[in-house]
Amino acid sequence: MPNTDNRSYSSSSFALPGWNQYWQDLWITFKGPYIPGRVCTVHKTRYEVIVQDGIISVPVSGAMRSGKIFPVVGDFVVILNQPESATRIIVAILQRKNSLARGGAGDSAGEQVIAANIDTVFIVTEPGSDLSIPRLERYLLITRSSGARPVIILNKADTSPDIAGQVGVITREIRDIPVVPVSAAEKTGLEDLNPYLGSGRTVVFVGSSGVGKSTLTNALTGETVQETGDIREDDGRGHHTTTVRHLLSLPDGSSLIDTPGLREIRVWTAEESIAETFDDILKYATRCRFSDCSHDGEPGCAVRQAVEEGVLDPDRLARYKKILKEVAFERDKADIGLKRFEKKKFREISRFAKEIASERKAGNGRH
Ligand SMILES: Nc1nc2c(ncn2[C@@H]2O[C@H](COP(=O)(O)OP(=O)(O)OP(=O)(O)O)[C@@H](O)[C@H]2O)c(=O)[nH]1
Ligand SMILES: [Mg+2]
Ligand SMILES: [Zn+2]
Repeated sequence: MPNTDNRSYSSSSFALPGWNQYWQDLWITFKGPYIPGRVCTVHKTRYEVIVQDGIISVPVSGAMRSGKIFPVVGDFVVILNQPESATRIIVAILQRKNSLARGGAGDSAGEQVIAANIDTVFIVTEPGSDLSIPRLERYLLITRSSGARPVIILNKADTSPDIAGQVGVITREIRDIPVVPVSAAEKTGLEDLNPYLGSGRTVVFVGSSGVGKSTLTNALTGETVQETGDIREDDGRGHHTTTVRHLLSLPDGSSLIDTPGLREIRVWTAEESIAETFDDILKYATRCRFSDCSHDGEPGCAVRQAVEEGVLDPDRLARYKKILKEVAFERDKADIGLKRFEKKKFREISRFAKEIASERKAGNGRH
């Protein structure tokens, strides 16, 4: 039976995965019959939560439900614990350090949020048909919006005759991000993930269905904790083996979150991360003659010039434009839903691009 005396949690030896002084300081404000926990799985109405003496299954309070405040995997929660009335309910979420969201917003609870309180996002791909620079860029955008550190894992290294060449291609296209080739099946290269693991750290695996996220999870935990499976090709879209997100703790004190493959990643409200991911294009854009240049053939366009001079890959420019268009579209959609009558607030793509460019100018000077 869980201890109801909350003073017992003020000890620094308290072993909730990922718990540290930051959480301890937030926890201090909860006086009474409360215990802390970390959400490891979310079901429809119940939450599996790691507490000091094991894993318990609990609902959220009525107040949280009516306020639409729902925990996600990785959240630290406050559980009202009254053994005398057999009551155990989640009553609050400790303020998230960060969160990874499929839309890149990452600011509120709910559907969009994949996981919370993450140090590193392992973006998993494989040398076969999944390997796609635009896809990696999208994952990178949502990771950067979260504030967690992105690392690309090129799994199934055993299936490629030229894995070093493929690492090279990714590194060239997506700069400044570590690319780690591994084989989860043959358990090779896994030691290169150690710098991101370790006591108190939380990592999450994201990537398409079938790239081996669960196989990697099993390889790192050293036991079969997650089901893995072959991709069923009959509907052409593959079959998702993992259907819910799971947080598992490793003996070394790190936490791994395995997630189901995402079908699509929509990017929106990720302006900052777009600027970071396409910083080269933004740099050229600051030299365009018109500050709202859409790089579609306007005179004095430094971006077009960079393409003509061969220093900017036209495909990269096309991907950038596509993402901008998508962001503007998603924004408009959200605006239509939220403020139907405030049409004036809709932003044009060019205006949005201009905003980013001028922010960069302000931040970087005029070079
Ligand atoms: N050859 C090879 N096969 C692998 C490797 N890692 C995983 N696989 C195989 O790839 C298939 C899919 O692996 P999973 O781990 O289930 O993939 P997943 O990313 O968890 O997929 P979802 O849960 O559907 O998102 C399985 O048949 C695995 O055995 C690897 O390193 N090499
Ligand atoms: Mg899986
Ligand atoms: Zn231009």
